[in-house]
Amino acid sequence: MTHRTVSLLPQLALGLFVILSACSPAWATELSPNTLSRDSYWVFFRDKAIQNDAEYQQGIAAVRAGYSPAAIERREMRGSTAEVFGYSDLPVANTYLTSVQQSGASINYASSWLNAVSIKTDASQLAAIAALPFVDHVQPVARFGIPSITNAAPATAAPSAGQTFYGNAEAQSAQIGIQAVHNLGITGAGVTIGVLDTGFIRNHEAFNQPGHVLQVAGEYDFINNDGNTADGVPSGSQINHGTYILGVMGAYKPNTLVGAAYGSSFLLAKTEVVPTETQIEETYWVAGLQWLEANGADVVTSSLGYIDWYTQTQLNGHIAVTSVAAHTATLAGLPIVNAAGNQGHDGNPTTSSLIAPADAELVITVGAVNSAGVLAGFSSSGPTADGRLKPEVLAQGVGTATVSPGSISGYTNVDGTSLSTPLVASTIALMLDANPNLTVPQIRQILFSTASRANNPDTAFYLEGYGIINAYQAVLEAQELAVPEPATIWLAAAGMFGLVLLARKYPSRSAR
Ligand SMILES: [Ca+2]
Ligand SMILES: [Ca+2]
Ligand SMILES: [Ca+2]
Repeated sequence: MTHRTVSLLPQLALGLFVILSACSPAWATELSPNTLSRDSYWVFFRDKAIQNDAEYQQGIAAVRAGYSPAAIERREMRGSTAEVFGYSDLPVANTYLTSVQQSGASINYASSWLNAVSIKTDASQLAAIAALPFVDHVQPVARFGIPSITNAAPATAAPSAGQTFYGNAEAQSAQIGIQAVHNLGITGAGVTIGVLDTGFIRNHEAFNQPGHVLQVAGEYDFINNDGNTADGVPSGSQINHGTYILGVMGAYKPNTLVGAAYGSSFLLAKTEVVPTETQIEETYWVAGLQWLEANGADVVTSSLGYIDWYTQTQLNGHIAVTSVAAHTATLAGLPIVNAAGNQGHDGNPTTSSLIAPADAELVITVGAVNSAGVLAGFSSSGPTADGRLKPEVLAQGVGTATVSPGSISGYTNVDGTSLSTPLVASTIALMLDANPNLTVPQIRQILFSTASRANNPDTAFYLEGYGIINAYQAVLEAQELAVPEPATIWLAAAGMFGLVLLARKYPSRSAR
């Protein structure tokens, strides 16, 4: 594959400027106690006020200029839309934003994909805004949170004798065939994993091994509007959850803890406020996702979700704004993995306990099993409100081994669909290392068809989907789908028959 040199820091600033430049400087003014009577709402617009084709083309060119080369390459290779950049990428019309601001509302964030702006306003201002001719509708911004159960065991010292190369991560890796993939020389190298979470401290020994320091391609703190995701703001425990997730994927301390995609690099977005579930967090999530997409993430993992304001009947993939934004990102060739939730389940197939954006159509939704492959009691069940199968896959989310954020040499085990999710994201990184041309639908098809219940997906109770993933078989299938090297094409061209066969095997992507 093409092993890209990821050097995004200068572009991060540019990308962020482009994304946020449509917003007022009010970005960082949330949560102030004197604005309690003002709530956050999304204002959706009818259109983008584009008058003619010249304006459209100019807008597309400006959007493209704000994208990293890696992000453009990913869209070209893996996107599902007719054009690499399209109408949904155009920014929200500035004239509309100005009118909304003139009503007295303060602007949190404008999302091109949603064609909506998150604002803070009071009831009378909101009524005036809703009556503006270019406003389609308004809806409250949802509160956001971490799936509720994340039992973390006390940190223990590093294990020593008797451990395999994977150390504490042996069981969770062996269950899905990670070692066999690594033995092929595939470790996720050249692949960038985007993470939406609470914060990420990287002083742990497993992120700083001589010769193998964790690669961070970029980071942004959307809560505090700064470039440091490792601080404990707003609370000391802020960094724990995200650091657990990062450890599952990127740790590298042989014989102690080796992550499932230790060769990958990471783009880190801090979007989740730990001490409180606040409305603005849904906005941060959308902003973080658009930032990850524009800055070249190849896969996004999110162990966050929301249900308090939405009801299960609304989880049809088209109502929760995180689900709508996630769907747009998947069409742009960005696979997204989300935790199913830790809301528990019953034996009734007509009741669900999902969290948004786990309901989005192309998002890969992950439940949790223990190391013996038994479904965790806390793992949320589907289906979506419109009857689609969710969760779709499973990995170990009980006693999952990772780093302990509180100590540079401590290790711990954590429960939650939060923890099974990065194992699936890691597997997608390995698949993309093996074959960078995979589209989101191809990734889904391969993951599902190689999982433990591929032949009898759980459409009876919507607990287990296609079952426990098999990273090794998935990577082999990904390799099989790989676009032939030019030499292979040349050989095939020597015989028309061979060329026809290749054309049949790679109908949609081989020309790219
Ligand atoms: Ca910060
Ligand atoms: Ca929260
Ligand atoms: Ca149920």
